[in-house]
Amino acid sequence: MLTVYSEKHKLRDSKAEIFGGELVPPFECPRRAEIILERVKTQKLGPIISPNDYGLDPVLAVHDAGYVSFLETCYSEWKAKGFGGEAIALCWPTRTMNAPQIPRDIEGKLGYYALAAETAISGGTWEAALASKDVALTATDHVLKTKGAAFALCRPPGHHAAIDQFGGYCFLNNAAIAAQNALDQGLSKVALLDVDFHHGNGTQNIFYTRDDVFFLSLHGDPMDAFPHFLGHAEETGIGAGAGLTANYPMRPGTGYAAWKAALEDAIARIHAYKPDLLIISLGVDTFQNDPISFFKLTSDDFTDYGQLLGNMGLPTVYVMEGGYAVDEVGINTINVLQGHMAAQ
Ligand code: OKP
Ligand code: ZN
Repeated sequence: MLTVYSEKHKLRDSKAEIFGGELVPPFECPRRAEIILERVKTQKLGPIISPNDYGLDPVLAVHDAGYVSFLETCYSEWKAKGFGGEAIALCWPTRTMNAPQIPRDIEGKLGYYALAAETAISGGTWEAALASKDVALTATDHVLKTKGAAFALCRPPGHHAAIDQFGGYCFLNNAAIAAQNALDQGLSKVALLDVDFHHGNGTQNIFYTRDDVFFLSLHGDPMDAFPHFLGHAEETGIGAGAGLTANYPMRPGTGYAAWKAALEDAIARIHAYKPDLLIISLGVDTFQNDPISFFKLTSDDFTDYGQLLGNMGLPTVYVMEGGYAVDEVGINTINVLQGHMAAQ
């Protein structure tokens, strides 16, 4: 299986994350991608290529233009205000405030465009985010050409990034950008299955009213887990998109048997939709030792479900999302891909 990887992920190297009321080194760190790349090499998964530059057009096909220019200039505006640290949102247009105008001031803009405070914007974040969407786009074009499968080793991740909001370590929604680009090249239906531990609120936001992308997500119940305010089973899409969002929230302690049953239900629904392309938002933070999650999958379970995904027989793009047990993030990720390859 082809892997697409960019060294530019290293430019996303923020110093701080707000966690438990403390500033800690970010869970979403450069070493994650290095460990995954190393495992791709030692397991001889296949060739590794660098991405092509697709520019901003595919980004603007899913994200708001004001949001995109905010991301581009956020850190320089923050520094221009005289701040020495990284850009962190601290004040939001909350339920007791009216539909806001977008403030001029960078602290106001951060609150407007952020959906959570843990994620700091630092120098290099924008360049890394741009390279990450190029990784997803390059892998997707390869799959469209070969009808096979490819691995987009994206970093930073993307599935929490909404039409005009960043957070949960995500800035540009790599998987959504890739899905939209495939549709713009003539595909009529894409299934986007999110197996990351966290609900893909950004992807759901982007496609909620549409019938050309079927979004399905298996995740920690938002009653118990980030992103807290989206991902309930009752959210099934609206308008043309009615019935084309499927959420499988699961309780703390969920193990592989229950998780696999949800996956099998999702797979049956994807088959019924008959998509031209399958995009997997691949987070391995469902692992039992993940430091910020609460599912109980073992490393072997990743191989097993990779095989179920491969058995679907669809052109498939794997887009890297989360996974924070850094020592095992390579093993678990590549287990899914090797499971997929063993299926054909
Ligand atoms: C990004 B991805 C836990 C707080 C979690 C953010 C998690 C972002 C996950 N107490 N905060 O979906 O892996
Ligand atoms: Zn996650």
